[in-house]
Amino acid sequence: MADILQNVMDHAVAVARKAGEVRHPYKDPRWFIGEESVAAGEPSILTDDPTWIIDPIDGTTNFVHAFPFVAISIGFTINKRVEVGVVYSCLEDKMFTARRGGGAFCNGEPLQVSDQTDVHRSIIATEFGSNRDPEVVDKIFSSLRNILSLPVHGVRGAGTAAVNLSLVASGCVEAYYEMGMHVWDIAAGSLLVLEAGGIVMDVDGGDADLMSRRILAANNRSVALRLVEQIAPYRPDRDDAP
Ligand code: LIP
Repeated sequence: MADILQNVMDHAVAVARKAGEVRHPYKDPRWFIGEESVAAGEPSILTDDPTWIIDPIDGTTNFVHAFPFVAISIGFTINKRVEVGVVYSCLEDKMFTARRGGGAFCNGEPLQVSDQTDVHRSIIATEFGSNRDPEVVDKIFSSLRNILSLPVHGVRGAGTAAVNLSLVASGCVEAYYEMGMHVWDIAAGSLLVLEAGGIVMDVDGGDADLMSRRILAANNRSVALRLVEQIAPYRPDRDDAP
């Protein structure tokens, strides 16, 4: 397991060096966006520089309640594009790794998204988030009602965005969408989905935007676009909002 992580991290360093950077990507504080550093007042601006995007505990509420899905999420971007993603689902003891163009793996075994094209035969993952603003809650339930009524086989949520994305990459659920999570929750997992053959987009069907706090990840475009029709979108404040 440690070998897999070391290989992925070495690859991230090699990618940074190839991009012409001579500083050591483990050490420069400008190259980090993390839940804890942002909470401590550090900026949350994604630049073209090599950047580590880190969530040491994704699924904090789960952790507090001993609900057994908690993950460590580490993404590495260059030119605002995720090059390396690592999600460690701690209690499942599953190490998910992906390199851009190099595939996605769980404990070293290749991952492939589900081949289901019919949304009616799909399981969709989502989260309710922590925003209790009545308008937001209405939108969350409106989306949920629409999706359940399609109908779909089921709706699930692990309580961590990183694990939800690993479930899409593993083919256990067909799609995951959420509004309100943060870049550190999804940076690594979004690459897992892409490298397992899936797609990642905005909840309105537009291009994915890591800092927008909105994501729709799916096994294929057909399932994704059926969900776009059902989701009532709203715009949380962006992660890079001044
Ligand atoms: C959480 C996410 C979860 C989402 C929450 C929150 P945290 O991250 O993984 O899926 O619904 O809004 O962002 O706070 O546990 O790192």
